[in-house]
Amino acid sequence: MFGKLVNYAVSDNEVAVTYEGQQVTVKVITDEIIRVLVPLWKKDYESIAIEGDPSVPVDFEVTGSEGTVEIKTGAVTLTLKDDFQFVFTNCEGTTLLSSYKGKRAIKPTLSDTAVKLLEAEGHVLDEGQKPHEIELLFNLREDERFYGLGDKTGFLNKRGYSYENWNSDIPQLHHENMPALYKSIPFVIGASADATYGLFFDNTFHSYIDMGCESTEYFFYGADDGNIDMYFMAGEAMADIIEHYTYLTGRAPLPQLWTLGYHQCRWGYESATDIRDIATKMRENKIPCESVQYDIDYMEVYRVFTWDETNYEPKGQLIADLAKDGFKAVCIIDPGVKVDKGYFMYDQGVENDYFAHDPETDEIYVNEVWPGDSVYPDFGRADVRDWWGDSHKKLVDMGMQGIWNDMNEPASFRGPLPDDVKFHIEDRLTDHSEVHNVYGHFMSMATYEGMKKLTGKRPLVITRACYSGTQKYSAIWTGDNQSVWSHLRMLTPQLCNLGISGFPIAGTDIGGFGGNTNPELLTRWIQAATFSTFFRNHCAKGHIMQEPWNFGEQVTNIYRKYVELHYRFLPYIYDLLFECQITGLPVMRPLVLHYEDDENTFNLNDEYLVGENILVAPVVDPGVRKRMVYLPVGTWINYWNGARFTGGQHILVDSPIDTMPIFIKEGSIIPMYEPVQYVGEKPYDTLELLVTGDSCFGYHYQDNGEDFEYLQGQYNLYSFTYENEKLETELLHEGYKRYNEIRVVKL
Ligand code: MIG
Repeated sequence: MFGKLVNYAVSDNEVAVTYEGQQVTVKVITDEIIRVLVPLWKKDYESIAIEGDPSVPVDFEVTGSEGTVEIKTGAVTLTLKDDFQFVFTNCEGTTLLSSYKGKRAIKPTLSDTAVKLLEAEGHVLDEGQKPHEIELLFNLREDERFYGLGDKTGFLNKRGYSYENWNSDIPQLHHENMPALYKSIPFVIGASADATYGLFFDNTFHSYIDMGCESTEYFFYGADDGNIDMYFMAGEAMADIIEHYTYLTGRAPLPQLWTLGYHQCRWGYESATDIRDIATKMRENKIPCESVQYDIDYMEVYRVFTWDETNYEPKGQLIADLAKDGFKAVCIIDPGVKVDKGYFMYDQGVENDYFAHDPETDEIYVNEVWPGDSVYPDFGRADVRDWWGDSHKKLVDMGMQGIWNDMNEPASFRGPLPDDVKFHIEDRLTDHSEVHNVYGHFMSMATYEGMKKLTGKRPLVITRACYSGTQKYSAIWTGDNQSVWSHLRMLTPQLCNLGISGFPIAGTDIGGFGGNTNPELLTRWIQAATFSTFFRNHCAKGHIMQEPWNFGEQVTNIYRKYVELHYRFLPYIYDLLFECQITGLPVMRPLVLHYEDDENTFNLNDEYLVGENILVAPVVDPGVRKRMVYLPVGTWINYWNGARFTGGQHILVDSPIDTMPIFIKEGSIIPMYEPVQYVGEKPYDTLELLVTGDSCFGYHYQDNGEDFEYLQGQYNLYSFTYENEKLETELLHEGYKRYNEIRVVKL
């Protein structure tokens, strides 16, 4: 298809490379980020993940000789040759990534007889390997590992697995080698002894990424349609790659402080009485809680933006009452609008032509979701997003403070939406095959903008489906997990990979959504989730009640201990989210991110770091009361008893049912608050500093935790040094009311 490299032309930061059969554009975005665009589909395509032009002026050299072009920045050289062979090298000349010369080794398909026999025994055969419309093969190193890719199931290191990007609503058990879940984040970090690099494939059509599952010689990217639009990112360390990726696709804005607190939910709190009862029990049991969230039960026949006044009391009453006790209101909103003449959302949408259309009849396209026959807002259009955003006024007027977006893959009950259902991206008419993976993205955007306009606060939006870049608008949760140990085990790799992929505000349904949880599983789950930035227990209709008090006093006491611990660490978590706006680094991090030369961290699936200074080793198997913990280089202090350990070794740690091993890195200062029943119960006017040695350093960020005034400088940034038993406080920025007291506590 490409053939010989014929010539090239340089203009500004672009190099247009002409092959016999194809044009390729190389764009130098920064010294370390190079975009390679093969416009197989469209040249004037605009990215959805990357808003605006990220390129900065860069000095780079272009040289060419027969069949070769070399593009050299201060950090990376891309050499392109005939047949679109390429290699990225660093300044030292080390190859970071190169194209694979051979073809895919697709195995022969099974005979009909074999298929029949296998099916007779009950095997479900997948479609098997097949060539994709677009394919790009890369050389695979023997020791190459892969991290990132969003919410994909399985382990931290994605080597040996094959995944797809096609947002999928999967109520069945999310097993380890599932091709796809709800989110499409085609970003991966490759790491080996020789090289660290990042790849982002900006293409929203159904795509594939195989990281050494099919072959030990190559890994590949494939797509059904669209362009090859690849961003190559170089960097000394994984942290640099994350910084580059989030530089391109954006960073999560600082959330309201309360949104980081604990939330209780259930699909199947069927009335205001249920909600009141749960709220009361939360306070009676002294388990800190910010919201008892409203799942689809609160609506009138699942019509979005309505409120069931029969079962949920007159509009605003319940919310206002609970607000007196510190509860904030968060409700679910699905995209599907019920087909129902006389219902305002349906009528307005029809009148203004806001819904997707059927390609054949050109009528409004109808499928089925919770409300029965439903239609799909065309969120890619700015006017539809404005309408949707403004529609939240009814809820905001009732006191709603956060919105939880579900079913936006988009899900459909009467079979998948056909690829050719007509949607738009801005003014351009296109179809479902392009829009599918960004449907949740555009819905989140609409919700964020609407809530921001209506409340003036930093919006809490939680979405199930999304694409690269959605982190600018929404937090996420990992969808319908189940009450099984394998899903508790998956929490760490899944949230770590989501964090690496730009989503620092994330969580799993604590206790498991589907199925019946049990006392030990729930206990270990709340422990493992202690540092989650979206911290919610949620359970599906039809299963046993999942609030902690249903499992007796011991579970309730341990549960409270960890929810309180979460509130103790809230300022540390918030500081990390502040930092994330600058570096893109997540709150919850795999050890390999900070100890990338230490092979003990390469495949460490059951420990995580919170920032750089807290190491958490959750227990994720039943019956386990001692566990092995790997401590990387440095001195680590057991949070529970102050015992000190030299890192670079595996240790055995007691982990009775009420204990999850937590270690703090010596030399750090961890800011902490007193636990409260909810954020806002009393002013946070005392800061506690946990100091961890004779010579410690830390910083802390403080603002009003609610609105956008911090962008106008209304915040404090402290730096702390603790030396000779004395604390030195420096204000790097002063713009907010300072603490009355800063107290040192020694670990
Ligand atoms: O098909 O709103 O993932 O959190 O409770 C079920 C009901 C629809 C799926 C979400 C889940 C939510 C449930 N929803």
